[in-house]
Amino acid sequence: MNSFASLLAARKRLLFDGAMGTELQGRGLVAGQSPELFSLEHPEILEGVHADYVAAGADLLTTNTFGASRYKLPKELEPYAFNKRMAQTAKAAASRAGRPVFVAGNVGPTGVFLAPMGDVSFEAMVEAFAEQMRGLADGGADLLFIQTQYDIAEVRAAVVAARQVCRLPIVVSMTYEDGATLTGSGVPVCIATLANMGVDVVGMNCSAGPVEMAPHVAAMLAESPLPVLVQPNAGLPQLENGRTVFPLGPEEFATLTAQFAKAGAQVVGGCCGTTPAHIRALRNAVEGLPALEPRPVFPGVALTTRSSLVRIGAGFPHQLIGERINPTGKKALTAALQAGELQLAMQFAEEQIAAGAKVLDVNVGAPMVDEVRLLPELVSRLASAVPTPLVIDSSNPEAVEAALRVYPASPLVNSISGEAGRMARLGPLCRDYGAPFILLPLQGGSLPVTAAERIAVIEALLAEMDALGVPRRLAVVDILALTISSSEQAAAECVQVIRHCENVLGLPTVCGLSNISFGLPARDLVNAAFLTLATGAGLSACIANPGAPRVAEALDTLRLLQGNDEGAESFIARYSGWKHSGGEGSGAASGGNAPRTGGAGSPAGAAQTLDEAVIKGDKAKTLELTQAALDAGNDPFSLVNDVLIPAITQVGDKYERKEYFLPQLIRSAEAMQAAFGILRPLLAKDSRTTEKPVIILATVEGDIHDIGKNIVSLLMSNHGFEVVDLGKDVSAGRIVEAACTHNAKLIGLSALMTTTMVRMQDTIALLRERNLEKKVLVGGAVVTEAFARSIGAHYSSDAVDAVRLAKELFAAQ
Ligand code: THG
Repeated sequence: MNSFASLLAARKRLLFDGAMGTELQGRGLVAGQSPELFSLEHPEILEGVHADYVAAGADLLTTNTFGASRYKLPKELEPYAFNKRMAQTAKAAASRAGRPVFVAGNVGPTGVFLAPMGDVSFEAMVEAFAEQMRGLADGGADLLFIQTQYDIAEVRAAVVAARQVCRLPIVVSMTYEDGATLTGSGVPVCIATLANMGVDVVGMNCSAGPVEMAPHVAAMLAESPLPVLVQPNAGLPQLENGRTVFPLGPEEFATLTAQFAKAGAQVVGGCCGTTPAHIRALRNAVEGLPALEPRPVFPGVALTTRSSLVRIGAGFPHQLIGERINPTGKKALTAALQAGELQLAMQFAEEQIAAGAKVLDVNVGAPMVDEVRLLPELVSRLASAVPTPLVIDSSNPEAVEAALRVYPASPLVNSISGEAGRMARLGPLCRDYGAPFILLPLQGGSLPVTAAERIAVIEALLAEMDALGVPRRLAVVDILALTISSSEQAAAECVQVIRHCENVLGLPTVCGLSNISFGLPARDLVNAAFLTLATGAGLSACIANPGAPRVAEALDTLRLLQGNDEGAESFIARYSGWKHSGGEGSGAASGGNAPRTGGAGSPAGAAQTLDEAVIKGDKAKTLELTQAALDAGNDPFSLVNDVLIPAITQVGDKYERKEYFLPQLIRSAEAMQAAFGILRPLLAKDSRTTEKPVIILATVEGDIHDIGKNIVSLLMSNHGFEVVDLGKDVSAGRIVEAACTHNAKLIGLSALMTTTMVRMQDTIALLRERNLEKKVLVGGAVVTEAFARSIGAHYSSDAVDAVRLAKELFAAQ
């Protein structure tokens, strides 16, 4: 910490100097002449202005570099050298003060606009600021004073440049007219965006005098977690005899401006029209003011656009993040993105906002899409077209960085997992760009199933953030909702993670809502109930489809119940004519919905026969009846071929007809496995047992998800295949080697993520390279028939389909 920073931290009040341009004019600069050239020609005059402000009692001197970026400086001047020279001049005056006086390296707006509003790229803007700031830092500036700024996007470029160049404290002051900057950012948006970037002081200067500024200063003091600076003009300029004059004299200016200091502004000073006399009066007026109170801090994270702010965290309404700009499961969107077409994504944005989404997730990850190019393009288009903050959702760090550059304010980065290197790559970027991010508790080779495992990963990530200087205030935790149909504790574990994050870590939480209901019927119902349950435990936001009716209803109702719908106004407006979906006053049972008792499609009552036991998924009964059948002298071979396989085939049929869902499929398959446990030793001795067809199964390298593959494995073995299950995160080399060792003609590959499904190609390439005639069957959540065909593989949509296809492929041998 340098000494300016430590005075800030000690809540010491500090006084800035006053205007430079008007002072130079009073000392010989003629209107229209370049103040930069003038000050080089007359260094003694510039030194005199600085000295006068020191004598007036200023703690901070502003360098004469307001227009000294390459976009504004006269062509004959070199920006680095000029800025350095000006900083040195101010430093010399400061060092003669006989008390601590700091040099504020002055950085004004460039006067050009960033793309797409203007034609300057983010990179060019950063480079221009960096060049100026390098000069200021090398000339001895104690802090950077990025001031009179009117575009929050430009300020981001300035802050990113500052961080590249030096470690000096950063003060950012925006200029507002009627409470909004030229490009439409209000005080809360600017404060939240700047606080996310971790600048040291936020402020307001120029454009108005203290009277006009007062209400906006009050808003700033109410919002800002950071020290506040205020530098008013000496009133609103007036024209007198063809000359601009500022109406407020030193005493009047000082009295009004000292009110801001009293109300909590830590740093005050003067802008246009103020003189050393104004600063001397202000020094006297702020003398003996009571100590500063700590600044207010809002819980949770703030996401912004140029003109809107959404807070996510305890005490704020649960926010729905629209999930639909994501090619997963959407053929048309995938095709459009592959063709570089953004119109459909733009349409999804509009629809989701109309349906109530307050934030939009943006994911363009699909095979044959260049995310590094397409993600920033779409993010940029959306940022200028929609009013909601965006979530940058990509597993590719380059794409995330490119999107961060084109986004004008604070987006949410989705996500930083415990995967090696990911925090080191993305954490510092999020810190410098002021982007909150989602922490994803995934690490190493296994899915953290219990709350304790997830919390351990989160805590390791937080420790890594601390070591990298990435602030915890930017983190939102993904609670990692897993599918309830594969683990009954999935929701309960989530609740524990939410509580721990809120009560122990003080972090807001988010989740991909629909994960919970995977494989079930009536997913919207399950999602809505889970949303209510999790929000009750403290979940701050979910990534979901806002068009799903039950989820939308649950959100509206939650808003009412959590005290975020004053007078129940929105609720009444939307639901006053509401009728129960089963008909008014009727319960679900009489309304045509499925009865609440008994699973859909499962025969009521206890299973009486072995095939019924398998179909019902009753493991104990299956075991009991299998043993009984053997005891009664039944042939084990025909028990398998005539009872068990037809039973599991029926289960498969029910699954395909959507009469059965994943949980029933798994239960039945497990019941059948249990029966096999008894039958296998007997079958082995049977002379009719022929060699079983061998299939190799694996989840590809880099992917640690194996629920889907395990189900395929279970079902395949139930259907008489010899399954060699290699597990998850398996390299192509190991897969091919196993296929050779076991003489398998068929290889089944699984991948859950768009990022890992491309690794399926590795195995196929290796088979071709070694000239091996083996068939490859692929599947997984995001794998499509078209993708499978494009890599020369066979595709199955689910486990039942995989069995059917495997039988076909072997029959065709
Ligand atoms: N955590 C975090 N980020 C995430 C997820 C998460 N991002 C991606 C995902 N999970 C959330 N987004 C989606 C997007 C689409 C679908 C599910 C989750 C989806 N789409 C439908 C399908 O596949 O059938 C298509 C439905 C439609 O047309 O809208 O399921 O957990 N941090």
